[in-house]
Amino acid sequence: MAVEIRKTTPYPDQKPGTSGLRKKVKVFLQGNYLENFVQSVFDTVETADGATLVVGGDGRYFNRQAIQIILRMAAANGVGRVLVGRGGLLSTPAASCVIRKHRALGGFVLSASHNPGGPEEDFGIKFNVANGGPAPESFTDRVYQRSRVIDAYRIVSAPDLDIDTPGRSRIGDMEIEVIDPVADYAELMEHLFDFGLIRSGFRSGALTLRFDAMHAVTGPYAKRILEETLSAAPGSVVNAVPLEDFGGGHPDPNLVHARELAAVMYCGRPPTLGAASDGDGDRNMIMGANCFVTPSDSLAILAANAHLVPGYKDGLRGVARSMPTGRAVDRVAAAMGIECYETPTGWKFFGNLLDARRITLCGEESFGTGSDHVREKDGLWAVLFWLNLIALRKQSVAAIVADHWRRFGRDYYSRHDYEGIEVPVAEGIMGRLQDLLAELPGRAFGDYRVTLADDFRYVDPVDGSVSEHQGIRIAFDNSSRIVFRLSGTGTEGATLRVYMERYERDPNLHNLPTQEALADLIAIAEDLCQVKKRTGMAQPSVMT
Ligand code: VG1
Ligand code: CO
Repeated sequence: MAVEIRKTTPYPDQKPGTSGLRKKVKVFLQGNYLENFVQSVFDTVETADGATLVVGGDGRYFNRQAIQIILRMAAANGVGRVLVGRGGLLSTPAASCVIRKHRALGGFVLSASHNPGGPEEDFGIKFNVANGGPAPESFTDRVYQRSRVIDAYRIVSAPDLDIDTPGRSRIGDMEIEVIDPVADYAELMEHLFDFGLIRSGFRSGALTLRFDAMHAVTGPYAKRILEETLSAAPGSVVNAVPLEDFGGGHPDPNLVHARELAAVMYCGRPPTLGAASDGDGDRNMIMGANCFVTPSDSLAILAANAHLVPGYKDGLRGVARSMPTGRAVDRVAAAMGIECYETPTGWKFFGNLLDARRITLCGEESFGTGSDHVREKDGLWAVLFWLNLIALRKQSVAAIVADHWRRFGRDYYSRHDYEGIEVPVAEGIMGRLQDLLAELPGRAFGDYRVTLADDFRYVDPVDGSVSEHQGIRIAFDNSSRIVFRLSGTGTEGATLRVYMERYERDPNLHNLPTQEALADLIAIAEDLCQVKKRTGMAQPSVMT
């Protein structure tokens, strides 16, 4: 096997964002664009000769071609064995599971997650390290530095490999094993949840489900686990075949993009549980009959009930949430007497806390929930968790949620996204907020008095690493809060995210429409950031 060392020139824009490098497909199709990034990773990771690498993606356009390139580069960079998901598929949580189980040095996950796919849309690549989690910033920074000076990459010439038939083959000294993408993951789920109980719920008809895989990677996982193993009625999983363009939609599980599911859950005779997941299967949306559970509430409810579920019967060591995530879980942690950590946005920040066994559950407001079972958020895991709870408590989703609010109070929560803002305008908005920080403490907006205004800075409690500028936080004396930050996953212009929450203890006030309950904060947020005024947008692009 002859390793070719091919000359290349650097690209200036290969800095990974919140979750890997995401760009338009067209950008990835530029000469050596993918090769440069992959080589920068190989140059950064310590590839012990003979080590195992995991490769798979969400099946979007360019997934297959990218895998062929990565395989030939892996062979040229001393990798001993590659595990590839059949058809090039591996959901993000399954990739994490496979890396951990097979003690791989890491893996490439090919996905732009919830961003649309197709020749005109987005592609993405992310490297996960040996713990199965997204590489920490210290690693991605080194990859980026490398990508700015890279002048050659290593590759071998080999014909395209068959990645659709399970089994083993070789490129030179490197072995390639095409694995069932579902098997390892399904086995892990069976250890965490009471499959017998869920199965009898489905068989008796007490439990019914609609799971919308949004034409993305979770389809095969959901079919196998929910319908085949757990006996959910055939057809419970819809849009189950992964498509290169996700059928033209955004594979983003929220009330806007999963409106087909929302329609089913809000009319006629809805099933007990409605759920959806995103492009790469790490997000989840949970709905009940005529009811939507905010991800921040879902995290809190799972935490409060975890001890009822086999995988967490010994209780939780601690919990964590990303900074803009609603603080419902903080109340649960306080009641349980366990630690609750606040991290920057992005799953990579949970890795150290999980590895150090300081936390068991964690989550983000962006429809991400997970635990120490892998090192990624996990969409189907959250769905199984809810199914287990419903089967056990024999209550509807709405009743479980109402019960939770009665116990802990309700944190009304909403995120408003303003997409496609011109970058200088977005920078102007953030700049203005920065300038206001010093004068805000003590200032009153109607009944809301500012108690804290800062630019969130995170010191990792495990390794002491510092991450600056993780979002503007403004807290008020009535337990309300507004957070502003720019998205780090978009591929066009800038997206401003405005997060608002307000705590309500009074059970008589737990059923207001969310946007109404947050009306004062929405007005204060605009007063502070002037996004509508500066962009001319009358409304947010998406409200979740
Ligand atoms: C968004 C979410 C963040 C999430 C990230 C990756 O990032 O807000 O919570 O971790 O996407 O999720 P940003 O920077 O655009 O706000 V996924 O499912 O796209 O891997
Ligand atoms: Co995702």
